[in-house]
Amino acid sequence: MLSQPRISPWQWQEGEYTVTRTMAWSGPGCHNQCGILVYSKDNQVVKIEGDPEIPFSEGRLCIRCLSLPKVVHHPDRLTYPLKRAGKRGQDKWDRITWDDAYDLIEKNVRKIQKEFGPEAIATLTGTGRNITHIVHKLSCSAFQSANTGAAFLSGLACYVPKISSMRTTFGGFIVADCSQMFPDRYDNPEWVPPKCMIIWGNDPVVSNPDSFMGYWIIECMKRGTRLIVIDPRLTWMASRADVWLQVRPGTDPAVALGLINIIINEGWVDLDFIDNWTDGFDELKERASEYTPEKVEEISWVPKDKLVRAARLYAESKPAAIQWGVSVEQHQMGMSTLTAIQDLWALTGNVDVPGGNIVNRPDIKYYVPPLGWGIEDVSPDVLEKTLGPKEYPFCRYAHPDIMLETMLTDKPYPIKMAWLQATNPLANMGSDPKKILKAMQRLDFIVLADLFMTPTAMALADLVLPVASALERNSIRSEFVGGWWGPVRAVNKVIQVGECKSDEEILLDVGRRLNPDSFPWENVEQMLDWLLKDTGVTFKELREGEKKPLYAPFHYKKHEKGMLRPDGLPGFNSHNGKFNLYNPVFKKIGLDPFPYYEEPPESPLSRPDLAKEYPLVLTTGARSWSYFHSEHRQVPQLREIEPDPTIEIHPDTAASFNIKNGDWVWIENQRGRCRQKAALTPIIDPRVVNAKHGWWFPEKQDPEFSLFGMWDVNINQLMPAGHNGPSGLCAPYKSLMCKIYRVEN
Ligand SMILES: Nc1nc2c(c(=O)[nH]1)N[C@H]1C(S)=C(S)[C@@H](COP(=O)(O)OP(=O)(O)OC[C@H]3O[C@@H](n4cnc5c(=O)[nH]c(N)nc54)[C@H](O)[C@@H]3O)O[C@H]1N2
Ligand SMILES: Nc1nc2c(c(=O)[nH]1)N[C@H]1C(S)=C(S)[C@@H](COP(=O)(O)OP(=O)(O)OC[C@H]3O[C@@H](n4cnc5c(=O)[nH]c(N)nc54)[C@H](O)[C@@H]3O)O[C@H]1N2
Ligand SMILES: [Mo]
Repeated sequence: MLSQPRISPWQWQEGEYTVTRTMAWSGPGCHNQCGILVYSKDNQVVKIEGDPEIPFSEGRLCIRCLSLPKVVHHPDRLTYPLKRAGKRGQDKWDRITWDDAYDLIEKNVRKIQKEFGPEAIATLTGTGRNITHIVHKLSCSAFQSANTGAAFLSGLACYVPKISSMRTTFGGFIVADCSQMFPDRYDNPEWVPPKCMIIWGNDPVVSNPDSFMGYWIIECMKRGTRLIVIDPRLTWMASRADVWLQVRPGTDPAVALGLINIIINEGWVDLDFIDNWTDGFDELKERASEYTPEKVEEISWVPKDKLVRAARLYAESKPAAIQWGVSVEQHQMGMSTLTAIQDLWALTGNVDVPGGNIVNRPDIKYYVPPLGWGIEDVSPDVLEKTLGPKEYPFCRYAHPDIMLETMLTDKPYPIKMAWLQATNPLANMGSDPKKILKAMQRLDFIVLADLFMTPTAMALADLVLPVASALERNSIRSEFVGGWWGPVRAVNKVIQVGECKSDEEILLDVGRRLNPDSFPWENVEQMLDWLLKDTGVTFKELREGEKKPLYAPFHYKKHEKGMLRPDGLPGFNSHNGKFNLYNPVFKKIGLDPFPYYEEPPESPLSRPDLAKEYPLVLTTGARSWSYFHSEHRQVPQLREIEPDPTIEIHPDTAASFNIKNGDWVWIENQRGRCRQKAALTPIIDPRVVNAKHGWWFPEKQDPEFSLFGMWDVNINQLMPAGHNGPSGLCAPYKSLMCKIYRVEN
């Protein structure tokens, strides 16, 4: 049982305002659980402040949280269920009641289940908002199908590669240690700051990804941490780094292998850790020896002396940590990059030591809700038909690219219905959105649950459900994916907007209609109590003691203490008890289990023919301060910061194409084109351009098929679907080719 002293109330009065202590983690979207104080009066939120007593965020807030009042009370919010009245793509809708909406859902689900089997229903979602477990339970228990997962995120190229890689090489999940495991944070006597951190393909001050706050690194820097940044762009952190490796997009495995090679050659390895806890050192040494600094420079454009300096700084700093971003897995060779980075932790003995890379939350009982919630409701023969796990051993549920092909071809069986919740795949998540449109237009029934009308809803949904924001919702911080760590906390409802229902309410309503045995709860609070059962507190107790969130006990060096394996023996929770320096699953399926480098299939080196027409390397989607993916474009104070989609171009490159700052430019390759505004900047390599993702214009409301101007600016039209890495994971969101030219009016 976890302890949680009650210190102060969760709600109080301040003058005319009620102040509610809660947490903001979707909707709108983000990856975190920052503590907020919500000032409200008469069902209106007027102000948000950071809650200084929540150790996760210590009162810090980003501009999107500060703008929450403008988001939740935005006139464009969906406030009642809508049933399509015209053709798909047309802005014609009928207002209906929730009961009518549920009748429609029930009728369609039962019909499809009976005629085509539950597997004909796909339930798709976006990145880890605070509802991943809800969508999973809905799919498995209400629809009784395991065809669920990320909405056309090609190669599951966000986090799934990391989770899969770590689960199979050493059986755990690792994060950089910035003291986040302790409620007393930097003052905890067991913790020390990393002497050095590598920030790899990550811009955490902007993105705060995966429940990891960028400012934690700055707190470490104040305590002496030095930085190495590996990024094609000079980010805020790169500008403060001891060493910045300006890598060519997609060549990260070569850089990682180069670092490994230098560290082994110079004798900077931690022999004790290698001998006692790892497997595969000799083979790794041999493999890495192919990656001399000269060769790595040729591949990656990283000068060899800088590579050596980075290797020395990382290896000689004890402890040291690596913080990695999504850019390491958004290339076909992403799995190689991940194995090689994991090898770096092990070679330098930085695994599960204070200030190193720590194994978080080994104890399954602190996962709320349980992993795979509802999967027992999928019958074995339906489970067997899930699109993905048979083809790709790392895939547990639906594989996005296989799902897309199946929707297009009805092979091996037809998909008839899709339920989309918290995702906008046409504008943002999917590669090749025109293919997605074509595939989904073939379905009989599409439901979409969101806070706003989106291009995807407009193009495809037959029924749109209005969803409550984080301020309109009773919930708990959940931990579903098995990697995002955060203390268990309450989300407390402050206001009601229109007829909006929370994702929890929708789950419970739909579940109780379709399969009441698996939804034995009368209301959301009972369901939350059930979810919390192993922690020893109820939702009400969690809320009322909100000041101190639930922290699970944390220990270092768990592999030495027998704390990682179910049998209680020392070692790691892998097939051989070791931290494997290769991927055992790759070995099992006949792939090269050690990291290696292969040129991206579309690069100036692999395709000199294409390079004549498309000379620039294209990376996309570096995160914006004011937006979470395709969200927030409606909010004037956020839009003001970034009014239009922009493509970063080096001034020399721009000059050679006669492009000036602020010009609209076409970005084009063999698959299509879109336009964005030129942002001239010396922070980017002249051979590389960086385009924004997730753009549409909510203000462009046209009743006939315009989809809010989305096709004009959607960079994902230049990306292929189904071009995955060898194991079915990873995809080239960040390594393609393009040309740019000015839009002539
Ligand atoms: N504000 C905001 N925050 C977000 C999101 C958002 O949309 N907005 N999205 C969330 C999601 S789902 C995710 S996955 C995370 C991602 O968050 P991050 O991991 O920070 O991802 P990005 O900002 O896309 O890219 C990080 C850095 O990688 C660099 N980069 C690009 N290509 C390469 C490459 O080939 N190699 C290397 N080494 N670096 C490269 C970019 O220049 C950029 O500085 O952010 C989350 N947080
Ligand atoms: N070109 C390019 N494309 C990319 C990326 C890139 O780097 N480059 N990054 C990719 C990555 S890493 C990811 S993870 C995907 C992310 O893709 P998604 O997670 O699908 O993000 P969005 O497309 O913005 O769709 C999210 C929708 O959910 C709604 N929403 C927000 N919160 C809630 C909630 O609590 N409940 C419900 N029901 N709805 C909510 C929002 O209003 C929004 O319409 O994008 C990918 N797309
Ligand atoms: Mo992501």
